[in-house]
Amino acid sequence: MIEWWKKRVVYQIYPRSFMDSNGDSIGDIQGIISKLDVLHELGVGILWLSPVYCSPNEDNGYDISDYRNINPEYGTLADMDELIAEASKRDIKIVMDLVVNHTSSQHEWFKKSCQGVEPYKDYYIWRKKPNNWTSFFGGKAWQYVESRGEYYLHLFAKGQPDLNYDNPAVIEEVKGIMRFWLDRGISGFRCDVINILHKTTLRNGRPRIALVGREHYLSQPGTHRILKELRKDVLSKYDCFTVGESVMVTPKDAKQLCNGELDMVFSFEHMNADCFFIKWLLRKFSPIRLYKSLAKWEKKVKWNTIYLENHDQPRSVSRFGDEKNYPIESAKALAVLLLTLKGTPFIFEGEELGMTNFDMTSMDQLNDVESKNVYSLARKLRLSENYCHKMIWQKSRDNARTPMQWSAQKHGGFTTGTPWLKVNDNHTTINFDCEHDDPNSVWSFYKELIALRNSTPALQYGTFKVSFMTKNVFAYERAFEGKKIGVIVNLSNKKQRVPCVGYTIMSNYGRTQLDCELEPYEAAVLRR
Ligand code: ISL
Ligand code: CA
Repeated sequence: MIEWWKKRVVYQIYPRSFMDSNGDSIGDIQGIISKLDVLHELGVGILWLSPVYCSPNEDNGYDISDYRNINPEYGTLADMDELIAEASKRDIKIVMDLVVNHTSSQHEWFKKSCQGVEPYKDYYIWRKKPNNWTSFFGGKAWQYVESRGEYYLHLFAKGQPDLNYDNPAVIEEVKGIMRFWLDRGISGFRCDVINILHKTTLRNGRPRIALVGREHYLSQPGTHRILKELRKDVLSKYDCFTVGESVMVTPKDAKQLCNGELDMVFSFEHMNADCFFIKWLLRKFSPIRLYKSLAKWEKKVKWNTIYLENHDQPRSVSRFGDEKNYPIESAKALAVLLLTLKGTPFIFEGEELGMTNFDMTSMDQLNDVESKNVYSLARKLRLSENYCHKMIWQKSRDNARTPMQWSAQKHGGFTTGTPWLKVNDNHTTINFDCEHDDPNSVWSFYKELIALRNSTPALQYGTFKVSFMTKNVFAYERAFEGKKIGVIVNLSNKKQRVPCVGYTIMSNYGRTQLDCELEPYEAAVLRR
């Protein structure tokens, strides 16, 4: 039996930026409900919502102050129930974000922990003396609290204190939260930074340029133990799936995390195709670096997630394509890659329109806590103003977070108010309304490709084999029960000679036949 989560295409919604239903400038749950028909038409079968729980928004919802309630900016529990029911009518399943490495510093647990009140005293990681660990968002990972005379650990922002997984009460709380939402009818969780839950020791870390201390918390035995327990006591009792966002995992770690723990993980290796180790160390995008990493994971891990974008990453057309000269061709070529590899594909809102990076003109337009921290840190390190700007412009998480471009109208039809983050000026041409009515648009291509995948077992769960790979071209084959499908993708702006001929099933150049030469950013699904 093939599990449903292997057959369906996932669509990630960043609720704050998706659709504002009441003109208060912020996307909301009713906005999502109003777009369900469109998502159904696109052909997606699962929606993953970035966090919609109560949050003071220091990290836009990834700092949760109440796990059992909806942020009033987004709606109510009744709205959430309505979304689950309305989605279900359209055979769409809802997956929520489970953010339990840390809570918000505004959570009741943390407030009581600061006062030393039981049973919350040891819900977090407190020490008289901080160690040398550094945070994901730059700077020290410890913060002093007067009322306790102690420091707490925060691997992310100050407002995101890490929970203490040596405390069994914390694990019980997490189980309760999971049951609460699964009982309301959701179909699983995307688990935020899930491979860093358990810190084996709090000893000083080896000196390095980023994430000092990580050898003490990446994919530790304690985390594997906790994940097995969550599976046994909660997840195994429901028809649901989990995808773990896992920091710096190797295929070996991923295999272990997917063995009686999670169903699949997000790995990040292929996101280094345009940087050295960490995203801020820029280097020119190399197609073969991307292909090699994708092929390696396809070979080594039984079931992968396939993604090119999410709410933390720049837009793929701006990054791996050519938003200036080949915006449509390259967006479609990336779609072919995303929807024909083996694994569950995750589309990030707007990717299906070919949305591009934020056209920001000044640092004041930034919202993201990471970008702001890194920018001020980099300036303190005396990196040139020029380099800092370039770095932020290319890599800021806000690139992915500008509001959805629904129409050519003011603010892209996202809101009747003033959007919380500026809408890209290119919404006049890149928008849902125009693309929906144009059979040659990026959106229409996605729709056709998803329909093809949804009706082709070889593409959904067939085997994967590399046919050939060059500096710019990736060709592979998918096969199931004797039925074969070929795929070829050119992620360069030059024509490429290839040893490949055949009839196409889909082509981003509208071709029915391929004859040894690929156009810039040409991609095709081939009969075999
Ligand atoms: O953004 C990153 C690099 O592009 C990562 O370092 C990211 O911070 C990391 O993958 C963890 O991300 C997740 O947890 C964070 C939250 O800010 C991100 O939005 C979320 O995806 C803390 O909860
Ligand atoms: Ca709203």
